[in-house]
Amino acid sequence: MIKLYGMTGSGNCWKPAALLRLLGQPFEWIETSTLAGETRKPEFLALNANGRVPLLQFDDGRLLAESNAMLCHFAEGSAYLPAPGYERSKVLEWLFFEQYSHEPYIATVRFWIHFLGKREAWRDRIAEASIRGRAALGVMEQRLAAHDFLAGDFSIADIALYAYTHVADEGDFDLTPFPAVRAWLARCEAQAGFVPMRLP
Ligand SMILES: N[C@@H](CCC(=O)N[C@@H](CS)C(=O)NCC(=O)O)C(=O)O
Repeated sequence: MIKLYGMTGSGNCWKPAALLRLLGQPFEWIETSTLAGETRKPEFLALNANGRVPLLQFDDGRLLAESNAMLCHFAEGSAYLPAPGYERSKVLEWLFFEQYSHEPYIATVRFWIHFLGKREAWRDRIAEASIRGRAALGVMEQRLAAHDFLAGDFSIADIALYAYTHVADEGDFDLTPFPAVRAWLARCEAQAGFVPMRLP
């Protein structure tokens, strides 16, 4: 059985779990708290020198880190990832966007406010990062105003961006000015087999 080390409430950890559920592939969830420092213990660092979850371990012991690499791995050959070529590259474009322009601001501000309780103490850095987070939401809004999904049909691009967008309010991001994003969140949730974030 595939082992998935992850922390409940983490969007990055929810991504592979959600895809595995959509694909009907069983896995064992191993709760690993970053807040308790479990990803920085020697035994975890021996599995992932980067000290982060999610982390996958296959039956034969091979390891895979990085949530979007996991999405690509499991989506191969499924409806959630087009065949190699331009359509696939557009999916990858959104995965890289998520990791460089979205997650570092929206997920990070959520972590500071919701998990660390630093809304007041880190007001300045939150304000600065929030500008970039709103810019990322604006990019999504522009695309989704004219399309149902981020890249063609519902794909791992939507799973990756859903992860932290749907809990952006926990980082004080107001989605009211992004109606197309809100409608897209509902479309994602309407996908057959779509599981909520509060796994397992
Ligand atoms: N780029 C990585 C980011 C993973 C990441 O930042 N994980 C956080 C939890 S969401 C973590 O493990 N933090 C613990 C730490 O940095 O010590 C991915 O997408 O998997």
